[in-house]
Amino acid sequence: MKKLMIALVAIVALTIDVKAQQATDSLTYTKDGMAVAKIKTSAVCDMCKETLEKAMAYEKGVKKSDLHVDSKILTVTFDPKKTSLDKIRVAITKTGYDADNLQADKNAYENIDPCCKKDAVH
Ligand SMILES: [Cu+2]
Repeated sequence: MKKLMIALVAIVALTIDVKAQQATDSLTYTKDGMAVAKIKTSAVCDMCKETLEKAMAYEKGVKKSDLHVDSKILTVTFDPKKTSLDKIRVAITKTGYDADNLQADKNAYENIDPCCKKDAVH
């Protein structure tokens, strides 16, 4: 009986560990195996929303994306067999925006609309 308890505790501990890892990667999975990532960006307005969502539409493996302007969180649904969270983050930086702890690509940032720059005065 004691052994069984130890085994159960171990299983519960493992499950919690897996959940914690997913939380730090901010990935969840849909029933059909798609990964859903919530990525913090430096977007500031509806134009940024359009720019980012359009860029994501052309990104390989991405099924859909939705930017919540107020929270700057871009929710991306993607096929984990075709792309990865890291690749998507890089694609966002190449659009001119920060993605989680990655800084926006300098050249891309120069080219976005002045009102869309993170240090612009609104
Ligand atoms: Cu903007």
